Amino acid sequence: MTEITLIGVPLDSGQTRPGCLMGPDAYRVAGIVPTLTGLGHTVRDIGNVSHGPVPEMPGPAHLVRPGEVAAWTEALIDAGRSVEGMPVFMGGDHALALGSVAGMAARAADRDRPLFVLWLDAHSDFHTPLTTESGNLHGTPVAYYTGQDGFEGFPPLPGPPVPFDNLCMMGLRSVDPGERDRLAATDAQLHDMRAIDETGFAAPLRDFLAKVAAAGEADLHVSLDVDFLDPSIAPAVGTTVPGGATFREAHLVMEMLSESELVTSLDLVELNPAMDERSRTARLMVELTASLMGKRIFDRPTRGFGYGVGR
Ligand code: B3U
Ligand code: MN
Ligand code: MN
Repeated sequence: MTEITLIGVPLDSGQTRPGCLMGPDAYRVAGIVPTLTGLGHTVRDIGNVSHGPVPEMPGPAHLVRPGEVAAWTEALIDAGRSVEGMPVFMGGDHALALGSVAGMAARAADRDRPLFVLWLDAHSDFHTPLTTESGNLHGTPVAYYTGQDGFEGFPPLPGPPVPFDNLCMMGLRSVDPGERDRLAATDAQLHDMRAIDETGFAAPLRDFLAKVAAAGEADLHVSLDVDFLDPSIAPAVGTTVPGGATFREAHLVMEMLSESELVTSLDLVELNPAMDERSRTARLMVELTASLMGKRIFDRPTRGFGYGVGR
């Protein structure tokens, strides 16, 4: 059983639509604590974190609230780096992942372990402050934590950048021209929905998990953007993109992650409760978290099952 630390992150400065700051409370109302304790885990909800002073920022004038995002990044690196057990960052928009992933990379390095990242998202979020057209910094976390240029004024990465070889993206179906070529030139494992239509999620996910397992003692961070899911089942998100993961596909991904016993931290991001329908998206995200944390239809063999070496 796992010691889970819930970290509420009422951050909505990564984009312009109000609402994501209600995300942490929506997960609480949807029962995230009893759901996880009911699975036998120890759950500590540390409440919502806040950020320190907002710095003056250099950079293009069209950036949306860059000082706030920089201040949040600092706060989340601090909040995450020292957590024992498994942090769950309850967002908040995806700009929270500048801090959560950078903090997890530093925490992993503190323990002499590499960090792997599974990015479940319609978007690749690989803009930098210099390439983003929208100015929305929720489109930039991957560039930040992989150490790309253009983040002047943001906190320096507290640990090593995440190597592209350790990054797997699934669910992609909205990648801007400014991101595409730079990302395609990296070693990241990119599974767009065109590829998933052909192979399903299971085969590429099994390959990635085998790679993580083969690294021995390693951390694995999962970043789950609501828009990974198809809008028909998850309407409460500002940037819906048709053609996302179905209910069963999403649960399968979470169930396979659970069976791998490799996941060490999680982001739940982009939920906008003001756009939800009777909490259905919040409840689905909680149910997916439950599948990730061991909720099963029937028990299955776990360690080593299908993933090569276990840990
Ligand atoms: N790539 C676009 C759209 C976007 C990225 N992430 C989300 N939307 N959620 C941008 O604005 O950077
Ligand atoms: Mn995203
Ligand atoms: Mn997205």
